[in-house]
Amino acid sequence: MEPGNVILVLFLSCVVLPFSTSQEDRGLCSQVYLMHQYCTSQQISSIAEENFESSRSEVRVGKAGPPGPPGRRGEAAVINYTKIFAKMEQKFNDLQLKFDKKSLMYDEMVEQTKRNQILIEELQTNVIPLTIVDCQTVKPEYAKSTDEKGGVYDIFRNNKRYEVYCDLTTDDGGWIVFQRRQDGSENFYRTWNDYAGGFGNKTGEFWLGLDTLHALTLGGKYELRIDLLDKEGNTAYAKYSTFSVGAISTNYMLNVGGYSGTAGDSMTYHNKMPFSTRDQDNDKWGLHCADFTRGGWWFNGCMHSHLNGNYDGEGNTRAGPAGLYWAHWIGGSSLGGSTMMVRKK
Ligand SMILES: [Ca+2]
Repeated sequence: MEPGNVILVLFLSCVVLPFSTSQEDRGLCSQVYLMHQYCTSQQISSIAEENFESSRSEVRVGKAGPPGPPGRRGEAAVINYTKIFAKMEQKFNDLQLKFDKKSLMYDEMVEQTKRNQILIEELQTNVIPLTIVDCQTVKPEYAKSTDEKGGVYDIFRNNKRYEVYCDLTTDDGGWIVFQRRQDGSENFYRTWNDYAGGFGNKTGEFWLGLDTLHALTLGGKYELRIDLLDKEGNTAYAKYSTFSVGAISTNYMLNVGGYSGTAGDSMTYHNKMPFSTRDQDNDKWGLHCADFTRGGWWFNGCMHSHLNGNYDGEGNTRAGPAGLYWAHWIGGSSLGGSTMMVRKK
């Protein structure tokens, strides 16, 4: 039997013994009782210490835990540093993982920003130009070619693209040029289809085309400006506050009015006239004005103006002096150049 158990048996014997025991027996029992008390206190102290150790190891770093059981006097509390270091290491690893995760997210954000930048550039290159509907809203960065007066641009109407030359200088700019003569390099004695679809070079001599002219002057208020140049270098202009060209069903009928300028009014005579070409006679003359004057125009019967005539008009056409003709300025001789352009009011 272990010493503790021996003491317990003795102690129980003392408790159950009748009070009639001798003085000597009572003295022995008193000693057993004291020994039992000592053993019990030792046991409680050991259990408390174990609990203290285990509870210390559960305490989280940096946080105040519950007060532990009192240690024995003169003895330092035992701290489980291994467990604390393990916990700290775990924490550190967790933080490292979180940091790595955040770094990945940051890298993804940088990548996304780059992708967005590309999308914005594509938008600026491909989509924003679609909103440009005339020469008043074009931006130099969208020019296909430029010169001292303006440049060639794409403009859009009803989801359709039109390549035009924009005069950004004359009379505050914003003009869509639809006719230019300057050196006789282009042939203007052309068919109905040619005048409908357009021809020539937009940086040189050209005719934009009646279909385009109709589309661009449809459903809005437009003004017309005509700049003239004689063969000596003198200039004059005619401006009309009303201008539009009808659909093919009207034979591209001219609607013009409200003259101002320095060249004199040689267009109003042609107001409400259909277009005529070498292969389509819509004029009011018994013969064929377009064929007679070597060019397409809104002939009446026949003309006060004809800027699509033969560049070397004098002597080279059956109309004799017709050429590039503007009756109210220098009607007697062919001009050296002309520009016709339209702008939204
Ligand atoms: Ca006729």
